[in-house]
Amino acid sequence: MAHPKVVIIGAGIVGTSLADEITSRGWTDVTVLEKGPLFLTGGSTSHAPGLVFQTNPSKTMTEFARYTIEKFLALDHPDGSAFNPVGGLEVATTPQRWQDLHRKAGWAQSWGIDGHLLDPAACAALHPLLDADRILGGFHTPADGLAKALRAAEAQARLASARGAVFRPNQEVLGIVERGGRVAGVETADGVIAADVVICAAGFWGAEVAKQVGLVLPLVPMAHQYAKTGRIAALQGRNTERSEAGLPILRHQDQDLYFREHVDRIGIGYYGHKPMPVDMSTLSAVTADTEMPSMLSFTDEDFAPAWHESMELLPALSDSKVEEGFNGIFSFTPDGFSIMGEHRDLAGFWVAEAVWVTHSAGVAKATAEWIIDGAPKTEVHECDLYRFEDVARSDRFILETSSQAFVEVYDIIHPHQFRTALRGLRTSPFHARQQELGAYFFEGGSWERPAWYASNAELMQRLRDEGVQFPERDDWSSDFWSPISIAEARWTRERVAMYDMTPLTRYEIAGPGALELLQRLTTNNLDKSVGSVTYTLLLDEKGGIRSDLTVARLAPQRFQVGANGPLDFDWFTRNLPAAGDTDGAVTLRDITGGTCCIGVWGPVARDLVQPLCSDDISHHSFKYFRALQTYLGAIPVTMMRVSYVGELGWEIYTTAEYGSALWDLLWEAGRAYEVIAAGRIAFNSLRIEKGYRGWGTDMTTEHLPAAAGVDFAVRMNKPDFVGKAALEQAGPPTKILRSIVFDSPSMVVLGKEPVFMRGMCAGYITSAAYSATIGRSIAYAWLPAGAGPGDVVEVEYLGTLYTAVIHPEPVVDPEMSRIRR
Ligand code: FAD
Ligand code: THG
Repeated sequence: MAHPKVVIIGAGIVGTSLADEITSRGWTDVTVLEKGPLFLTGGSTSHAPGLVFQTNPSKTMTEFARYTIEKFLALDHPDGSAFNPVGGLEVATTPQRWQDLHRKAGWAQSWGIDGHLLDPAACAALHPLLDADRILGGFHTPADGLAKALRAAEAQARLASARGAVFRPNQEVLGIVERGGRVAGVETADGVIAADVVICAAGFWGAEVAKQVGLVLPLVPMAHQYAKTGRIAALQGRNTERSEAGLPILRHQDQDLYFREHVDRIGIGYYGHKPMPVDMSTLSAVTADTEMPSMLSFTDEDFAPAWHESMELLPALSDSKVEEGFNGIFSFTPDGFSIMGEHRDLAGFWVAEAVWVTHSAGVAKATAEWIIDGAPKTEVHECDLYRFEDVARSDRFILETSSQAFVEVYDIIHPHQFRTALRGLRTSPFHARQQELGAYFFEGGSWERPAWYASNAELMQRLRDEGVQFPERDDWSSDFWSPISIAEARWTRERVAMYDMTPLTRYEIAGPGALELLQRLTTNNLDKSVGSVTYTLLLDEKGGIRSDLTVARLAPQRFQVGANGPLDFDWFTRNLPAAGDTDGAVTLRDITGGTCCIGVWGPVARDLVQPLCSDDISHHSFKYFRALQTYLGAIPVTMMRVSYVGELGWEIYTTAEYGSALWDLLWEAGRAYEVIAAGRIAFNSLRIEKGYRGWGTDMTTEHLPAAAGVDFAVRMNKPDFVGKAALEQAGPPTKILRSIVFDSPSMVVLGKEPVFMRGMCAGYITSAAYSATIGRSIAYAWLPAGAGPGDVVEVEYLGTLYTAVIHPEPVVDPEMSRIRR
């Protein structure tokens, strides 16, 4: 059979790498169309200084970078290597940065990157231009270095060409041809080129290309300054024209600077200037006088502070000056991640956008696997084209958040830090009441979510008087946190609390084909009585966990699904039966915004709620994991006896207009039981101690159900479902998600820290919390399958090792006696 015809738009580092990755998998009918010349196309790759620092808070991005280096090192080019492994050095000039480099050293360990913290003298020994007196230390990563982006592009294009790929310069794609919901080709000035698969790798032009097919790519072309000094005496004789550089690439993030050698000159990149978004409608006019359409003229005034700070750090620069520079354009996104995936409404149209040289080959490989094998081997949800909420696709949102991402690109970012711009976009009907109670709001998915309530400060005092401990924390882990959350968690276990569950993504899946769709897509058996609630998983073809859901059967053909976010909606949408299938017709509706939910949980939850409800909600009449449509007072509600915090109680849903009345009703009835409102931090600690996994953090598509400890939700005896075949083939897991308990109660890690066993890095933390119930700090960690309860581990947090023990799961209430009563 002939292979699908593939057209790639753009011959930058991404397009050329894609051509190589796709042809190497046997799809050799590949045409790469480039509007500029080859291979100095004029895109961002044409002038990329090519610094590759692998270590990233994201495991995925780190893996993309690692693969890129591995691949570039192996490429053949007549002019020499495509990668110069000079090493990477990041220096700290402030205590905060020095601490942050310790954290970064932790990620490097967690993701398997070789890296070491060095004192100032050792840094200066590696990079003699450094003024050791100015720095507190540095983080050295020997395998990082300089990509020769253009060479890498050419070398990969050559490999692809040898397998049959065709590269065509001066061929601008002017339009996309569609036929029957599928892409059929692209238009150029020379006519239509047929294609079964079109991949948009057009760099910062990508959003314009995608717009033609109704796709919003949340990226902003942004200018960034890069300058070169004149000859530096101290560099004389160090490098040859061929090698170009020998000193490590250098980052001075406290001043938004990075440096590399160009033989005997220094190149300086600067992120400290104001964000300079580029208006694409005027791009050709403003770049008319520059060398390339991705280059704007250098703006000296913006660079002045950079030059001053560069000389401070590298005094040897003072005998020179900035000789040349430009403001180069490349893409920024709202969350700093790339954008990958297939257009949902136009099969065959793919994007690989907002990709740094650093991650280029990794992104290309994952995209090729996705297109050819149906799923990428690397976990990519952070980069998924459909990860964005509706609100995040507005021009205003894209521009403001991407500009913020530019400003923060070298900032120290706390793992719990939330967006400050564009707040208040999504509020639940309880918002006013929460404000009255002094809620401290976090942002998540553009929702305002109470993290804790100032009103519970008194409760904290009361519990302290009763002997409850409120351990002190270090400054870093007490940011975006309050000890009030300990009181809230404790009170949930002792009495009762109300949690705003409105931001929990909810869908209604209904119609004659609804059950069949859910049976085919999820792992558990959903063919149960009306009123059943089931915990179930979405898997990909490889058996990896795409999501975990609760599914309530509210009518024979109507289900309410509790999900994890936009990616679930995307997955269901893609898998809906074909339009003409009337027998199997299914409607999928996101009902999150039109509804709201309060979780009422705690030992006295039933005492609080029963008097409001004419139905019997006793343990035997309204069983665990059942749903009931009823009334509380006059308010129509759907109650589900489900508890992510592991307590007796219900998620109580109603439509938005009843929301504030529902809150008031429960709050008034709750006075007699001393009900409190409790926030996300308490919620998170309770779910971790109860053993419940958070999708996206504790488990992802990288993990099979057994490894993540959720195989109880898989019915292998059920007829075929997505991922079943892969699970049948799977061997035993090599890594398992475990609960650990720390020795020290004041020691709370935040996530992604490395975990050691017998002195060797054995895994990493996913999520962590202080458990108010057992008065200890707890966490989940991915660890070798051979490790088990009782084994001692050490967790490195900001450079210090802390001892913990693997605990049997769940840490709290393994008998389920708190819930089933
Ligand atoms: P491009 O290289 O821009 O390629 C896209 C191609 O698509 C272009 O050649 C364009 O002509 C073509 N095209 C667009 N539209 C069409 C169309 N309609 N039809 C046909 N062809 C089309 N990254 C790092 O990893 N490390 C660094 O140190 C680094 N430093 C940087 C410094 C500066 C000053 C700048 C500007 C960027 C830097 N980057 C760095 C980022 C990096 O250069 C880019 O992210 C990367 O090169 C993007 O590659 P690409 O293939 O997606 O885009
Ligand atoms: N509520 C609802 N839907 C949800 C969540 C929720 N969907 C997304 C996410 N949270 C799903 N995660 C979980 C995890 C665990 C449980 C519920 C949702 C849970 N598990 C029980 C256990 O593991 O013991 C019951 C499992 C069973 O009986 O099969 O309660 O918070 N609506």
